[in-house]
Amino acid sequence: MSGEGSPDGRPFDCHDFRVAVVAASWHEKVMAGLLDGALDALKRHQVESPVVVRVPGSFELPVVADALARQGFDAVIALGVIIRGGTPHFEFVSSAATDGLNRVALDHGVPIGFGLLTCDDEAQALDRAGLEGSQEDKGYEATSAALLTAATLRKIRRREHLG
Ligand code: DLZ
Repeated sequence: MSGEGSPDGRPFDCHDFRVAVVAASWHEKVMAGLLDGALDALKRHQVESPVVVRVPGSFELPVVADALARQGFDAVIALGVIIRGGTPHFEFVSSAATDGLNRVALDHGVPIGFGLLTCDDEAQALDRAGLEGSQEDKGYEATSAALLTAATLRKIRRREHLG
């Protein structure tokens, strides 16, 4: 997938949204970039006092996202980096994290910002981490997508989408 066609991420007022971020800890430098991007997006959208929870690895993202979704947050942002190694572990952890996060979103009707990088090597991950010299900022993008979705869901639940 490339960045072509992605939404512009232009901020809008989310001051009354409660948002939590769950972030894995593997690949520290990339994670620092993703977390900075997510927090920057939340600030630009005027989200106040976001909750940030750290977990060991990406495999642990869904269970904690699930607990947060149950607590009534308007959106949960999940951040992680999985880098392909020489073992099938990459596929197992990537699909468990992806499927688990999708299930949390559908089970609870809470948008999950999908800031999970699955990369062949560290260079690819750094290029998407929103650091100086990166081509993309996936932490910002995932957060902005989740906020847009939360706003859409709010409108639908208030029946404002009917015009
Ligand atoms: C075990 C493992 C491996 C090999 N690679 C990564 C990775 O690239 N990124 C990541 O976030 N986590 C990795 N993990 C750890 C698992 O996600 C998980 O934390 C452990 O298997 C313990 O449950």
